[in-house]
Parts: sequence; structure tokens; C-alpha cells
Amino acid sequence: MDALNQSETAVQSIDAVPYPLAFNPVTTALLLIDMQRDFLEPGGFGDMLGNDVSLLRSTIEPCRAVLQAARQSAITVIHTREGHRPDLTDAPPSKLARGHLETGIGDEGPMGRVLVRGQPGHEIIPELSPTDNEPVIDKPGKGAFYETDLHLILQNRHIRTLIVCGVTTEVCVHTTVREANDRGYECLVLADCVGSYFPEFQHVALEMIVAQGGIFGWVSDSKSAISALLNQQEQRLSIVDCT
Ligand code: TIU
Repeated sequence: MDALNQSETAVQSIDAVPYPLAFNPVTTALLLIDMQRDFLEPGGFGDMLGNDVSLLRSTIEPCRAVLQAARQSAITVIHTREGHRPDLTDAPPSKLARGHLETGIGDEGPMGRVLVRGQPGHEIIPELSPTDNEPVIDKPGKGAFYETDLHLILQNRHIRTLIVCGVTTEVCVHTTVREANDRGYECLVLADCVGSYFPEFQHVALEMIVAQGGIFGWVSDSKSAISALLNQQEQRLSIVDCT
């Protein structure tokens, strides 16, 4: 049975707001957005923008648990990283200039050159290191679809549903969810797996996703997602046992 035929038959449900989301593990991917040292560790880009990075670190453990469940249930896992070529030719001058930062994008910081590919700060945090079979999308913008091959990869895998985790909620997570929504994907954002430097933005950004009957998608949490992923995995295994 191919992926598309299976998608018509193996639908599961996950508790979510504004209503349960039907999903098929075969056509579902976990998308981990920008869980990089530059955003989550002291001395990175987030820190240099004047933010308290500890506000994002509460997402690490729930993300790790969801990642483990996704791997166990064999759904597609994709990571993204925001950053630029070492010569910064893919960074808009407006982005480089913004903020009048003392140490900005491309400058030398405590974790190497800020938001530059190949530098220590650009790496995904060790707690969530990708495995060799998990694509890593390097993106120059806030949205994961902008000037990347994410859409192509998702189309080739027949992905329809995205379970979205990462940072920051109102910046790269929101931009990506909006891009995905316009491309026809169903997005489920896990509230405890996305983080903002601004608690009030975290709250409002999640409200914005589910307003008007789910204008951009669904919001749930790590516990519900893990339970749904592992439940479907158990069901699939029991079907295999019976054959
Ligand atoms: N500054 C901020 O909140 N976020 C970013 O610059 N990038 C991401 O959100 N990944």
C-alpha cells in the first residue's frame, strides 16, 4: 500500500484546540524549528538581542520527549536552522543593519560568528541533535519555506500534517506556520514545545493560531502528541502481530 492510499485508511486523532486533529502518521512530519545554540544558549544571537534565553530553555525537555516519540513511531522528522553563508551574500542588508547591534549577524561572538553556517552557535542544541536520516533545512529567513527546499521534501514524502515545535513562537514558528497554511498543510503547534522571549507574545501567538475556528491551525501539547503518536504505533504493531 502506498503512502497516499494508507493516508485514507489509517487516520488517528490528537486532542487539540479548537477541535481534535485527524492525522495519519504516514503523511505527518515533526518540524523542529531553529532549536539552535544561537537562540537557546547564553552568548548567542538571542542573548545579544538583549533577551533572556532561559525563557526558551523550558521547551527543550518537551521537545526531546516529542522527538523521541516521533523517532519511535517512525514519522518523518525535519529540523531547521536560521543562518547565513559565511560571506553573508544571502543576508539582506536590511537584516544585517537592523538593531544597530554591537555584535550582530556575521560578527564574532562567544560561540563563533553570529548566525553563520558552520559556526558553533549555528548548531542545533546537543539535546536535539539530528540523526543522519533527518533532513536539516538551512534557511536564510524567518519562514522555513522561504528560499529552501522544505516544500519539495514534504511533497516527495506526501506530507500533509506538520507537528510544529521550536523557537521563537511569534517569529520563526509563526512565519513558518503561516507559510505552511497557505501551501495547504495542516499545522499542529505544541504549546510547551514552542517558546518566546516574551511571555505575553507566547500567549497571544498561540491564541492567534486557533482563533476563528483555527485560522492557521491547531494548538496542543507534548503529552497529547506523544500519546497519539505512541498509540498509533501500538495499533500498527498489533495489526502486524495479527497478520
Ligand atoms: N529574534 C527572535 O525572536 N527570533 C529570531 O530571530 N529567529 C527565530 O525565531 N528563529
